[in-house]
This record gives sequence, structure tokens and C-alpha cells, in this order.
Amino acid sequence: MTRSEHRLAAAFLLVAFVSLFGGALTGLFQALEHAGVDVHPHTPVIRSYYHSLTLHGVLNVLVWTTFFICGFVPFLTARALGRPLASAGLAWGTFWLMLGGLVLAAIPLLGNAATVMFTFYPPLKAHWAFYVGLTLVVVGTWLVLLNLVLTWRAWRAATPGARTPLAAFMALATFAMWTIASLGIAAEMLVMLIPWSLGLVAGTDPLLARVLFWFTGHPIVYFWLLPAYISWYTLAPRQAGGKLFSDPLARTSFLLFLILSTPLGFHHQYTDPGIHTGWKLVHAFLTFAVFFPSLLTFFNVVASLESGARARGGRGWFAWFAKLPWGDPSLAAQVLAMLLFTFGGIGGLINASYNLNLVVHNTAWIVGHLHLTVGTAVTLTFMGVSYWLVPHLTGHALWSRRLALWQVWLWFGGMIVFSNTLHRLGLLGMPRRTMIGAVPYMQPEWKALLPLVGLGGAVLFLSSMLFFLNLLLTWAVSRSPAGVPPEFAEALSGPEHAPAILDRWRPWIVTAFVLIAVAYGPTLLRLALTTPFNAPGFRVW
Ligand code: HAS
Ligand code: CU
Repeated sequence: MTRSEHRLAAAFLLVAFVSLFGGALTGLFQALEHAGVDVHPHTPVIRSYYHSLTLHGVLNVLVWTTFFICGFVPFLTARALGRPLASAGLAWGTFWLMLGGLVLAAIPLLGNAATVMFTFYPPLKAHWAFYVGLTLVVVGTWLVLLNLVLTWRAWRAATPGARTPLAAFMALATFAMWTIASLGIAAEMLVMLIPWSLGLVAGTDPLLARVLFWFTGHPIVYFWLLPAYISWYTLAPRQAGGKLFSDPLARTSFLLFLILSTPLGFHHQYTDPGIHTGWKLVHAFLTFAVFFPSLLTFFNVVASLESGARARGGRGWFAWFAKLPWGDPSLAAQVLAMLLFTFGGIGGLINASYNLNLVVHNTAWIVGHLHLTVGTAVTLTFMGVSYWLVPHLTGHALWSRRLALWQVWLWFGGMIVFSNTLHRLGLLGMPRRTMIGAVPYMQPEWKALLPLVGLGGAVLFLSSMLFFLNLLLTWAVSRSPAGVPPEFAEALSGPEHAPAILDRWRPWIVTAFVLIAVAYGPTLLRLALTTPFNAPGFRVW
């Protein structure tokens, strides 16, 4: 690997950290609002609760995740293949394109001209620069895939007959899945939102836009999750002192994500009129199906961690868990992320069950769910990865392991309070995406719980500040040299046990498209043919 890979990863990570900082700050403001302290009238740039909420969502789930992934995953792929990225020019062009897109989107976002939430449902209408900017970011992710594919092909030409290393295989599967998934949002942007926001067409249609949005909006959660899984499968077992339990099972899990991630977006639209109930049922079943690759992951990763803990002297059915190297903040972050993700995953099944969804949809429950998944499984794992990656990239040892451990446990504890309270508030009927301190229908039982949202949110904010402080001091103050980064884990059952079909891409990609055509074809076709595009835009903020 060349210096270029290091600098590229550092550049992407820097943007990711800056946006996570903004996301954490706005998150604190919202948690405080729920607890009865509305700071928004006193903040300089942020005009309102809804402005803050939009910034929070966009910065955290769209920017932090995407930029971290586009830095981390190509870096790991290059390491796994033992060669630089095929085109450094393409890689840097991609970075600048994505950064340019981000800046373009950030101008109306910060200027309160795109206060449309991270889902930007029409008829809410943002400034065109917001849509164009986000589209450029998506185009950038396609270029990342292109570079990964070119790199992999060059590797294959140089090493004929060898099995693709697991991390590279997973990186390709993740970006292939995402590229297929992103076609929905690309169509929404290019055909609907961009011409509409530029005034080229007069009207739009909320239902078709929402269908296209969720075509991408569900699988995007696996675009965030799979890079965390890559770390859990390929690095964490070794960090725990053990081996990956099964390499073929890990590949199977990622191929299942490749084919099953996309055709199930209607589980976000169970309450939308204009979609036939039968198709909603099909998407519900497919959602239960995509649960399986996560169950495979649960089994495989727990078995791998167990092998590490037993090698360190762990005994018993469960007592081995205590023997994991808990003093390593990178591993501790990831294992705690896994623990909370177990609850996030179970909550996901509840969301996916049609009749239970009617109870929790659009309530604070969903906010509880998404903070366990993207807010912990993904974010806490990425923090854990940062604890070795940032020292490796800067060449300086982590400033303080103790502080990092404090940070990780504070996130875990803060999140338990925060997300559990939101789940309960949701069951009590409290709506999400609402400036709850201002509603005339405040319930006493909500009021009793809301201070816990403020408390949990404040602990999470403190934890994120400790994270940034540690990384900043690592870069600026720490002078001892960084240790070696974690090596890829060996496998108890290695790739040589994998059937050859797991090495082929075409059958899986074709299956993905067939399932999408079945699950979405009829509805999309009907909507495209009958939608009147006559809804005007609104600016309600
Ligand atoms: Fe979700 C809404 C269903 C996973 C994110 N989800 C959201 C939203 C977000 C989100 C952001 O069906 C809100 C969107 C909005 O703004 O409206 N979700 C699911 C299901 C899963 C799921 C079935 N979600 C995720 C992941 C996310 C994420 C992952 C981000 C990264 N979700 C829904 C539904 C809705 C929804 C509905 C719409 C609700 C509505 O009405 O609006 C599944 O993929 C979950 C599978 C996960 C598991 C857990 C496996 C556990 C593992 C950990 C291993 C543990 C170890 C440690 C090793 C089966 C792999 C344990 C150690 C021991 C010793 C035990
Ligand atoms: Cu979903």
C-alpha cells in the first residue's frame, strides 16, 4: 500500500468526524428539548428544533456513515489484497466530488433552506442545491465501487485461482449491494426532485417519491451495517485472541445481504395508502428473510469471540464472556455495539410485523430502534475501528486507552437509558419528529419519562466529546509511535471449505434484480403510469 491510501482514508475520516461532531451537538439540543430545556432560540446558526433535527439526521446517518465507510472499506480492501487501489486519480477524484457535493448540500442545509429531515419527503421542498449535492455524494459511492472492482480484477489477474480474501470479498458485496439499492434514490432525485426544485416541472407526487426513497432507504441501513460486520468478522476475532469460526458462513451471509437487502422497503410504508396490501405482505416476508443473514452473523461472531475467550482461559457456558480482552477499547466498543444490536434487531422484527408496526410507526419507539442500530451497532463499532485506525494513519499511539474505555462504556450506558426510554415513550404513543415541549397534547406519563431522554442524550454527548478529544490529542500531542494495526483473523473453517458458487458474482446479482423486479415491478409500473405529478411544494418552516 502507498501513502496515498493512508491519506485518502484520513481525508474521508476527517470529513466523517466533523459531521459526527455536528450531529452530536444537534443531538444534545434535541434531547434537552425533550427534557424541557429548549436551547434552539439561543443558538447562532440553528434556527429551530426542526432545523436542528434535519441537521442531526443528515449529518449522522447520511454523512458520518457514508464518509467513514468510503474511507475505511477501500483502505481495508487494499490491505486485504496487498496492493494499492487501481487508480489513485479516480480515488481522489471521488473524494473531491463527494466533498463538493457535501458542501453544495450543506449550504442550504445550514441556511435553513432544506429543513426537510433526512428523508426529504415531498411535498416538503428544499433548495435544489440540497438534492444536487446529495446526488453527487451518491455518484461518488458508485465510483468507489468502480475502483474496488478494478483493484480486485488487477489482483485476480496477478493471482489466478486464489480465493478472494474475506475482507475484499465483503467490501465488494457491500458496495455492489449499495449500488443496486441506490438506483431508487437516483431515480427520485433525477426524475422527480431535482427538476421540481429547479422549477422545470410544476408538481410532484409524495407516494411515488416515498416508494423510490424507501427502495434505497431500507438497504441503506445495510450499507451502514455491513462495514461494521466486516470489522466483526475479519478483525474482531483476532483482536479477541481467537479465530473466525467459519469463513464460508460469513461469505454466505454477505451474499444473502446482496440478494435480500433491497426488495422490502414497503415495511416503511405499511401505513401509506396506494400500495396494495398483498405487496406489503410480500415485503414483510422478505424482511423476515433478511433477518437470517444477521442471525448467521450472530452465531458466527459469538462463536469466534468465544474461541478467543477460551484461548485466554475462559470457561463455562457464559462465563467465558468475561475473559475477552476488555482492556482493549477497540474490541470493547465492538462487543458492546453487538450486545445492544441484539436488542435493536429484535425491535426490527417488531417493526416489520404489520400489526405491531401500526402501534409503533411514527412514534418515539422508532427513534429508540434507530439509535440501537445505526447509532450503536454502526457508530460505536466505527468508534472502535477509529481507535486503531487513527493511530495507524497518524503514526501516533492512541493518546489514552483509559479515556477510550470510559468513552465506550459511557456510550453503552447512555444509550441504554436513552433508547430504552424512547422505546417506552413510543409505546405510550409519543410521536417522533415532534417538538414535544411545544405540543398541546402532552401526557403526564410522557412528562415523567422525558428527563431520562435528556439524561441519556447528555451522557451520549459527553461520550462523543471524549472520543473527539482522544483522537485530537492522538494527532496533536501523542508522540509515542503507534502499535501495529490488527491483522486479519484466520478462520477455523477457511475459504477452502466454501463451495465454488460463493466465488461467483453473476448468479447472485441476477437473483437480486429478479427479486427486486418481483417485489417492486408491479407497484412501480402502476405508479409510473398513473401518477399525476400535481402536488405543489411546501415550505412549512
Ligand atoms: Fe430498522 C426503521 C426493521 C435493522 C435503521 N431502521 C428504521 C429506521 C432506521 C433503521 C434509521 O420493518 C428509521 C427510518 C425512518 O426514519 O423512518 N430494521 C428492521 C429489521 C432489521 C433492522 C427487521 N434498522 C436495522 C439496521 C439499521 C436500521 C441494521 C441501521 C444500521 N426498521 C425496521 C422497520 C422499520 C425500521 C420495519 C420501519 C418502522 C416504521 O414504522 O417506520 C434487521 O435487519 C435486524 C436484524 C438484526 C439482528 C441482530 C443480530 C445480532 C448480532 C449481534 C451479535 C452479538 C454478539 C454479542 C456477538 C437479528 C449480529 C452477543 C454476545 C453474547 C454472549 C450473547
Ligand atoms: Cu427498513
